[in-house]
Amino acid sequence: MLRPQDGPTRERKALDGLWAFKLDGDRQGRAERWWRSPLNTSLEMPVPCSYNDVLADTRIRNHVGDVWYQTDFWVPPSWSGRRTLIQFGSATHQASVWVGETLVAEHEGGYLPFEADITQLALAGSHQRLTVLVNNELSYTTIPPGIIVDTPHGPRQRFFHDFFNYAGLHRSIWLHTTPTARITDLTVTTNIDGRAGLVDYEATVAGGSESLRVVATLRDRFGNEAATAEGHAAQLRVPVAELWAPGQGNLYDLEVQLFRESQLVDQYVQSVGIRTVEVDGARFLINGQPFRFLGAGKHEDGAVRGRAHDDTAMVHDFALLEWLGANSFRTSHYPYAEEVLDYADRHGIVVIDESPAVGLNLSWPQLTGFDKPLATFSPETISDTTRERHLDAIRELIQRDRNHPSVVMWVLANEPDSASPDARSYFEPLVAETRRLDPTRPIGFTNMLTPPDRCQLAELFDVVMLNRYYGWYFQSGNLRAAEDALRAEVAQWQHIGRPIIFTEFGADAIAGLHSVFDDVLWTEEYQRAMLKMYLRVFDDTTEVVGEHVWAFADFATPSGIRRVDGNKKGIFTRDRQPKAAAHLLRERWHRMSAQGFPLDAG
Ligand code: BDP
Repeated sequence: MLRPQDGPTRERKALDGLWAFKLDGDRQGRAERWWRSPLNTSLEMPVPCSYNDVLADTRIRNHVGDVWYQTDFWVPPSWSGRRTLIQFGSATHQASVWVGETLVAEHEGGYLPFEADITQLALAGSHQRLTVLVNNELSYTTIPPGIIVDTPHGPRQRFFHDFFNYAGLHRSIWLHTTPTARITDLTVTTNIDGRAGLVDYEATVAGGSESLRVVATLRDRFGNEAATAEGHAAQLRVPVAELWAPGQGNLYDLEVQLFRESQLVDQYVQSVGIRTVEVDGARFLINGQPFRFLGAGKHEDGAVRGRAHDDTAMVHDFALLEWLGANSFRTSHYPYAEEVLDYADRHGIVVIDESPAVGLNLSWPQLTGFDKPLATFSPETISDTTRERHLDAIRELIQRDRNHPSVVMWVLANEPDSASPDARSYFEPLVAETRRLDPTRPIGFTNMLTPPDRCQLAELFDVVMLNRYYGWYFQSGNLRAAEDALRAEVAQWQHIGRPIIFTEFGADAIAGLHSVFDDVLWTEEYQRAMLKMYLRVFDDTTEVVGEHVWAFADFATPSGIRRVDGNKKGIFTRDRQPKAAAHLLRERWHRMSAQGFPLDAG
């Protein structure tokens, strides 16, 4: 599946805007076939947006189950004789889509795109009704997992991660067209040979019985031809390449054209960054140079819009990363809108791309809310069926993001139960499939609370990724004891001989809460002091090649006694004002960059 784009042979139009919206707690809509007529509702919902916080209604905010969206669209007469498709950036977490009275798509998984070919239904020059059923339920067979508890007051959703379960149509929806004979897929990998850049592409083609010719032209940023080749798969060589590198979003355009004799029948343009990524011992190399990850774990999260993609918020977040002197971030805990990766590509920001598999750990009652530890991996909990969904998510993630130069790593799961004796057999097939689909990028999982002697998974992965909270959830308020514990654990990981990235370390701080005492939890001073302690330990450890603070900004969680109006570990508030910790990191990261970090670090 390729992204919709405009060009000589393709066209797209966004269906974003206000759609009719209706809650359906009793699943009446499925039985009564609500797609057959205009939705009986006066509610309107913006698309893209999470539906939870837009209307001042607790029932909508906490809704568990089905909701319905409806709009209509016009198929331009000029689309006659071409294929017409509809592509959803995401629907969280399950969706069914009808055009008129016909079911055209069903999709599971809330953070990746899907599409349907609606050529036979949406005739050129016709008006069509589009109905979408979105369901937000999480179970042991969804990624991420959860359970639904029936209560006398209706179902309640529980899950094993802390961020709010925002739902709805979070990303743009595109009506688009392609020719019948068309490019259906394109994979690009790059390499460096001295000063030359090598670009290998592989295009798949469908819909043309006779022989169609593929011509690929790589253009530099001025539009000049840098290299050209023919064939479904070939290598392009740029004798003197402008490499994509951290801080340098140098891109080329790969123009892939499909010809029937001399007639152009399709064209697809893919931006390409020439770079290499590799792990060498305990070093993480980009273009052969040691790279140190400076940045944060983020969330797609904002007031009112929830998890929806928003260009204004995105550009502002990137501006704040630059203000911080950060060079990277992690898409915790799910794949972000693809626009975010495009931006990172263009601006040379390095991305750790995470699958939506968060909360695969039932061994900690404090986190699950169960009264005892449960076996994480079992036929009744995280099972083979869950693993199939997990594999689907990984496949869709790699399919969508593999051509982005900014993406340098895949994270297969956040904080799975890596101490479980069953963890290995669960993860081995996932690791094998990831490596088969993308042999070019290192892989990892983020490790919670499992030192190397108990971790069943570390050796399957290329990079050690640690989420640690010494000084917050443990040794709370006691930074000396926390530092001892952190140093002791880091010393164990050093022996593994792999790069270590701290993918999370952080303390909650309520912006504006202060103390002259250095052990007062929730104050800006304590957050700053705790981060400072971690940074001191990192500086003493050559194997630590990354520091991603948790979190970039405060974010919404379900209401509960552990969280005050959300998770406050942000170094920015939810409305993006800096806390004291942001200034600390800003000073450090700019200083490191001025000293030649990250590229010249040895
Ligand atoms: C980590 C999770 C992250 C949480 C964080 C916390 O990976 O999603 O927000 O803990 O508790 O374990 O703040």
